[in-house]
Amino acid sequence: MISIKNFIKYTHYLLIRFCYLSIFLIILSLPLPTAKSSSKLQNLLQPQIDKIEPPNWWINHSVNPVQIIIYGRNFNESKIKLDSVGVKLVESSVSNNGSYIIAYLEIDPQKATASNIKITVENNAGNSTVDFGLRDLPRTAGKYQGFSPDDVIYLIMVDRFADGDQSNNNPKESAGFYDRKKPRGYHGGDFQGIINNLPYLKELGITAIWMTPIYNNSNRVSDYHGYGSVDYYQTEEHFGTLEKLQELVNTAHQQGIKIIQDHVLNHTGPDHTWTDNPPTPDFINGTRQKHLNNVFDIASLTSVNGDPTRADLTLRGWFADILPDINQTDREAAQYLIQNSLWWISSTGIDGIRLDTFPYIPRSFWSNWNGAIHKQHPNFTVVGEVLDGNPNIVSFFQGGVKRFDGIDSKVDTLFDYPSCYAIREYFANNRGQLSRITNIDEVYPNASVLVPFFGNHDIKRFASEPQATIENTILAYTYLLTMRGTPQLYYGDELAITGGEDPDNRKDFPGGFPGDLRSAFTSAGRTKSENKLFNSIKKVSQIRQKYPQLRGGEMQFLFEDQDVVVYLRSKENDQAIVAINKSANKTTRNINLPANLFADGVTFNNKLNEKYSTNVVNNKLKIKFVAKEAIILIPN
Ligand SMILES: [Ca+2]
Ligand SMILES: [Ca+2]
Ligand SMILES: [Ca+2]
Repeated sequence: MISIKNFIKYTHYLLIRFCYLSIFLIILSLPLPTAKSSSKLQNLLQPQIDKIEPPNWWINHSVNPVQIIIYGRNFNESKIKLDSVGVKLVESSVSNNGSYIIAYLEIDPQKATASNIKITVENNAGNSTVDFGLRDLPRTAGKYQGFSPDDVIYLIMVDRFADGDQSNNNPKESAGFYDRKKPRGYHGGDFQGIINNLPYLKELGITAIWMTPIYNNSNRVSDYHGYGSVDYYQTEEHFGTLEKLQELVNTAHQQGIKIIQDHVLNHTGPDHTWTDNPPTPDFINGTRQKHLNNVFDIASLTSVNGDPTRADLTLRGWFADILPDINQTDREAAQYLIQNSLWWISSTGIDGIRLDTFPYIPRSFWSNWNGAIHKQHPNFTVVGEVLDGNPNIVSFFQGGVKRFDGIDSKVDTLFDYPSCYAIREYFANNRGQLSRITNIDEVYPNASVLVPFFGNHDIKRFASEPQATIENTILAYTYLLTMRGTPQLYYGDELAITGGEDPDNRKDFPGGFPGDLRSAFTSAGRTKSENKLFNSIKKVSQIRQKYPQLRGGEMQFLFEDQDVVVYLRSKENDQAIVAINKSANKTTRNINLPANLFADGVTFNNKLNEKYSTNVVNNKLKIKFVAKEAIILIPN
């Protein structure tokens, strides 16, 4: 039973509850501050521009209108004003938090003139202005040359080749990371160091340099390798300025050496401003807190039956779970990356691009990217990295045909990873077969332009393989320089520098750095065995330059066993036969020749040892080898 007193008390309690509830409901029904009214508060703040990307563009460029991204603060409810004749704003939008403006400028080639135009961002509180450069397109003579099997490429890790300018070793903005004793520290290598040693490369027979990436990398940690960009429009301050890079390209061109730039469009470095503040909601796949992890399942991408979950992880996952994955299906991200590559080409005059982590980017993007590059620079050559040992998988990515997805990647060529593994096995592990790779060249749209190699910065040094003696290394080089494709060498492998996995495979080039006790850039500074290897590579390069059939055309294996390989190179009416004996004994092979190619009695001369020649008898060629010998036979 409830007493009257308690009843009154309880009613009073309910009344108070009711009042509180009513107040609460009234508060709930009040209009909340909307996005619009909160941005009005922000409008009290004046726009602040930090930077604009790209910093300039070109009149008469095939990309028009050009996308610009303005970085800064307080851009909400602002307008863009241009003070220029011949440039029209065709589109613009502000990011939700007011820190980016993405706009498109149409450049009228009839009216625009080379100048710095002013772009002003204005709101009720004030304005901020930034310069944007309009430039005439540079002259094309001697630039954007592309590369082909006529070239020999040399991969340089910029930080580890030569320190030509000690003043940039401890830059103000990133001091403290220079330490040659630390395998992952900056060691001082730079653009000037490469300029200084171009004659060395020329002597070796090099005609093209691929440099590891030169974008500005993190200023908080050592990113000596260059693969963690924090600014796609700046050079790394440890390596040198844009002007110094331009000088490097020009000087290399004057000496007959092309430059291939490494572009990393799959991911940024973790310190890039986009990681925590992307310009559009979908610019980056996931966030620092929540993202997929790349499983590197390239095979899942190459078949209509590929596992869709693993394909998705491979395309959208973060590299090593730490590198923010750029979303190339976002319209603005895709346009940014295409323009960025074109900007470096026109700004520097480079001849080719190496595309890092090629399979982890949607193929529809590559088709558009390659289309845009070749539209502006028809002779330019692009090589993609597909890190896989199976030709059936690698070949899927080469351009020239549409695959099951209806897409042609349009990429010119690919690194020949399958040959890399086969060469290392055959010459330095005494197992495997070379012909198993090139005998299925028909899986590629065009195998003759592939880029074979047996060393780079991502695998242990060739010289650290169990049987990589100097003699076997010379034979491996002879094969690499006379097989089909555009051979690529790795800096220091011409000296048989040893080293395990990364970063042990990225040691400093001896003689490139202050205080080095010897300089392997000169024959006097090289050891006897280093000179033997260096001079062998130089000799084979010279023979390769002299005989077009050794650097282009067809390749056909005539014989292979565990000791000896013999193959035919043919280009139009010219032939060569290369024969290699890697056994420690002298030996002889009687090789069947293709029917109706050489008449009986034709003499072949060995260009590596003029004392030796042999004749065709009954459509066979008897080849006598001494131990560990390569023979390059040219018919009379
Ligand atoms: Ca330096
Ligand atoms: Ca930096
Ligand atoms: Ca990706």
